[in-house]
Amino acid sequence: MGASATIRARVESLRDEIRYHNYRYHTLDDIEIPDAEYDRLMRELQDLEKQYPDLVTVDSPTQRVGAEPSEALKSVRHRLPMLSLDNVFSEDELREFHRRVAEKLEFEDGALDLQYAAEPKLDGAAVSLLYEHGILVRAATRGDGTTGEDITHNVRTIESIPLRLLGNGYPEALEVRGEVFMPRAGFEAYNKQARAAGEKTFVNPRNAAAGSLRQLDPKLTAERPLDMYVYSVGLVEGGNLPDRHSEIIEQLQAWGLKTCPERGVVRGVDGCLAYYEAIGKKRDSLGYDIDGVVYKVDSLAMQRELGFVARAPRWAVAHKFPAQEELTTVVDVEFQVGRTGAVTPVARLEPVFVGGVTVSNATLHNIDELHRKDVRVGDTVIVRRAGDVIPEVVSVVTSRRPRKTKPVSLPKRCPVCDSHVVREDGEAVARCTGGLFCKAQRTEALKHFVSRRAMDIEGLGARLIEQFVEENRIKSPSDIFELSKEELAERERMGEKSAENLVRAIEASKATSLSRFLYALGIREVGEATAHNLASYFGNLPAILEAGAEELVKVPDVGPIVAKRIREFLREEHNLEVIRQLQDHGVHWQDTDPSMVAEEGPFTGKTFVITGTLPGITRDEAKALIQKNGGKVTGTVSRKTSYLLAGEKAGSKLTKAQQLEVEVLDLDGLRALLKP
Ligand code: D41
Repeated sequence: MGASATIRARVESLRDEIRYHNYRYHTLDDIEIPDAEYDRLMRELQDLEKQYPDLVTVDSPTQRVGAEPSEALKSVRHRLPMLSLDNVFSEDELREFHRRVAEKLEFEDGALDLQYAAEPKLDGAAVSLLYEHGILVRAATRGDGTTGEDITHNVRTIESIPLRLLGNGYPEALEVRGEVFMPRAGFEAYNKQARAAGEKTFVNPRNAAAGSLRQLDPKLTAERPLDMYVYSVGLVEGGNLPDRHSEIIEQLQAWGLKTCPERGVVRGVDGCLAYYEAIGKKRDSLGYDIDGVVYKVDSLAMQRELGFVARAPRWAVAHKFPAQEELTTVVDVEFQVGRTGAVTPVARLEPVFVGGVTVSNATLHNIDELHRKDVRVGDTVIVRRAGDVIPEVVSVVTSRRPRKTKPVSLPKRCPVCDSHVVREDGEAVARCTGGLFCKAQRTEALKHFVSRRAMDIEGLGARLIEQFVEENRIKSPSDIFELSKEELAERERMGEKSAENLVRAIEASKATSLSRFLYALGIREVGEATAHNLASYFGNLPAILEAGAEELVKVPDVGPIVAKRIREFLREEHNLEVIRQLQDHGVHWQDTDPSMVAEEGPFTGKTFVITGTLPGITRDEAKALIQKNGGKVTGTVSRKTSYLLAGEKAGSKLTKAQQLEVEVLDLDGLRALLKP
């Protein structure tokens, strides 16, 4: 069947669009649409060309994978081409892949037992490393699979890539291939810092990795937290490797190359599906972005039998997860007011399914960020939701901007209470000056007051607080202690039983500690660690109320700014009134002996930061242990930090510590320091 004019036109327009995005991606290093959208365009074109083969032209983007390498870096021809991977997006497509494999290998029983090596599909940049006599002599990007770029100088700065292989028995020439990626924590930390410095942020970890590798100055690459997992071999000369993919990877690991710890071997298509399920569940906690899993027929003999189609092996396939970036439109840009009055721009979106959930709001972080991205009502934007990170607007697709849009500006008055919005010099955040007069600040302050690590009133959720504030039933924290079981039970969705439980939780919260109480007040800059230090230094509240700034700065972890915030807070009559009311309603704690000096011990003069989950002990216990031995515990890693105590799932603090070369300890390491 011949193609109609409409089909011809569609094919041409798809090609134009794909060429344009190839150019943006490969040459400008500045992507405009998410991968998922690009994949859809490419698929549509491939499907049409399959249906109408006479429409295929030699210059169609489908006839080449990738695009030209940049001018600036030296190009490298891969001795063996770096193949591409076919994708499947559903169970059906995967079964179809498996059926083709089984058929080609002439299995008669459906190949239920066929072994696949399975591994996460890392979302980074594909790279080839060439080792000669065990020495890293060249590194190159994949490029279009045939020709890549020489990035040896940059790759040498990645600490986890060995400059020489360990052990022995490696071939004289060995080319390994893998993915260079930026771990999520490093990406977040990098962007946070770039945002604070008013510099350009990375769109996503993959772009961050690819961009970092293509820097012309290796010093810049060295500052980027990159890592690499290897997943296959290319050229092998003067030596032999095992004849199973899984064993080869094992061997590479033994030679000092990093491989993905999640990799495994599974049986048949059902094994693949179970693996996909399991990795999907783990996806958010992996610490790096993945966009699917890859299955490879484990036996190299079978791989040889299966061979290739076009540029992709028949023996491997990528099984993709739902995309973490999608396109949608901005319905409105609103400003939200937080507990400390910070006014944050938020985009209201046409709901879109991304990263496994439906998203209809995305943060724009702060006003500078809003202006830098220039997000306007009506814009088409890329939204990203990776892991448990809050959804954000990554960028605007300016080529799809409707006419007559206007830039959004910071409101002069609070959208909630109409107080003035001010932005202090050098501050990224603008604030509502309404204080607790502002319902938004009051609501957030109350949510903080009842939260688990503050007064710990279980069952008084966000929704209830919002209702109570809206109705003016709760104006001040002490009003919480006047709520009766009867009035709670009248609430929607609140049964007799839960009303009773809530009243009991409110009652129980009255017996608290000075440290929790101080934290619950929500004084700016007074986090848990500072509240704890204030409580143990002074031992009682009147001493804190009386303390001047000179006394306050003697408390561990309290500097002039924090002291100023504490004084500002305690000078306000309405804040003192809140404290009195709470005590009148029965909130109480045990005073302790004022230490007035930090404890003396082996950790005197040392500052610790704690992060992650510690084995068998809570963070509070670890903190107490450090403090008892004279150490200080603070909340942020800086050059002044002596040690980072890191447990499982340590995130951005660990990256920061590594960047600043702060010594990192685990719990055993901490205990070892205490041994005489
Ligand atoms: O994690 C990945 N991104 C990944 C990519 C992987 N785990 N395995 C891969 N295996 C291959 C073959 C089967 C061709 C050796 C790949 C890629 N290729 C690949 N990456 C970029 C293009 C192709």
